[in-house]
Amino acid sequence: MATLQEKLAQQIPGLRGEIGGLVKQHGTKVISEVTVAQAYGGMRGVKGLVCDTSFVDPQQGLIIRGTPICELTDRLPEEIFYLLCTGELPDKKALEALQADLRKRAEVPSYVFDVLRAMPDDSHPMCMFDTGILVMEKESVFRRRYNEGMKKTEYWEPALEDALQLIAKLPGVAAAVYRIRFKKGNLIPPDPKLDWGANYAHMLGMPDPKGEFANLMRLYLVLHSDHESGNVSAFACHTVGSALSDPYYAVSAGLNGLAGPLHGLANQECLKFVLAINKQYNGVPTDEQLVKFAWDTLKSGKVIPGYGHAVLRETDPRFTAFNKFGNRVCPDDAPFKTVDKMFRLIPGVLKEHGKAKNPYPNVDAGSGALLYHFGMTEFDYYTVLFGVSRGLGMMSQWIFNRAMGIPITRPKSVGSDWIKAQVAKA
Ligand code: CMX
Repeated sequence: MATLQEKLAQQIPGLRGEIGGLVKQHGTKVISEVTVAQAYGGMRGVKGLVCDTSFVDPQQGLIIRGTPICELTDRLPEEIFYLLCTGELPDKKALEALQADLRKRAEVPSYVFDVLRAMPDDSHPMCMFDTGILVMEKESVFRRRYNEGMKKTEYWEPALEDALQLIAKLPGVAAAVYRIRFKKGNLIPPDPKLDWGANYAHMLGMPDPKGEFANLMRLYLVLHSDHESGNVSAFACHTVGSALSDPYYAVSAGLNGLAGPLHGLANQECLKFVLAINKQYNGVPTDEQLVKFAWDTLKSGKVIPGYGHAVLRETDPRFTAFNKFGNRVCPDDAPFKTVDKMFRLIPGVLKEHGKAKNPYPNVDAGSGALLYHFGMTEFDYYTVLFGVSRGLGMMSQWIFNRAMGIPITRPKSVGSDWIKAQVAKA
């Protein structure tokens, strides 16, 4: 099978023709409409954005290039990246070529570590991760080639080059954030024998005698890799990238969105929530205690972290995959048992509460308890893990958008007076 570069070179001209033809032939056909509630409501459900890497089905959850995520949980994150970019899983040869390519590019410039070390001791790990990425912007081949006057049809080549450079380095930057921010000692260099996920686990430096932490990292990096392009991080990356800001700027923008408590930061909030319950009840609560805790939270005006979703209307299959892992590896841990009990009881509470359109757990509800089991107790760090993984999705979308020559994002905004006038007319 062809390498990632070869495969994209084969596919892109045909795809360009296909999409160009679609727009030319059917450009004026209507595919969506916008209500007043949607205009004020985060554009929920408005179909005005194209994403061919993945699709989120309200019932089935994440589907990557036609394959439900629950069928991809035994794959490596590198395989998922190849799948996201090309629509096919790599064979052994193509996978080995991609892994060798990433290994070759894995060394993080030392100035990144200098910058991370110079940041205030109480910086949030997401801010450090983001800064570590942004400071590498000077390496961008896309920016250099753009300044040299490359043709639009060539954009995808330096886009892929930057994406590979960035993806190869994300684990090294993220591991350095962990070790510097939480004073874990010297940085651990990458091990060239390991795959991308296992290498990240290795550089974090958690004790892992049975290799289960590496397994968790691989699973984590697969499950968070992509989720369409309308979520905050992907859309921020999409918009910034559409200005032809290079991938370092675009991914950094996406990560700034991921750092929000309603998006990627929810995973740290979830574990805080679980640990608060364990503290209040000296371990796993009874059913009655858990329900009371949930109601107290809702009555105080707060959300139950890890529950609800803007698109999903069923239990997130990514939660199910983490739950299966936990049942195998740490079924007797108090935090895991609490997560499991929440899964049984919280949907009933949220249904009775009557607000959330989806009362079921999302991906963030259970991952923290697993990380905690392996001794990663610094939950401020959890969103960084999410960010490393989401780099795969953001970059595959970035490559696709540059390959297709997608123009600068510029939806039309309207004022409330305009809306009032429209409504009056109607
Ligand atoms: N607990 C309590 N109330 C909730 C809730 C939850 N878990 N989820 C939704 N609601 C409330 C909303 O706050 C909203 O209330 P108001 O009408 O008073 O504003 C109402 O239910 C309707 O919201 P919705 O349409 O069901 O959900 P949204 O699409 O607006 O928001 C999300 C989706 C994820 C932000 C929301 O469910 C939430 O805040 N969940 C908790 C945080 C979380 O787990 N985030 C991680 C999501 C995964 C990710 O993207 O990373």
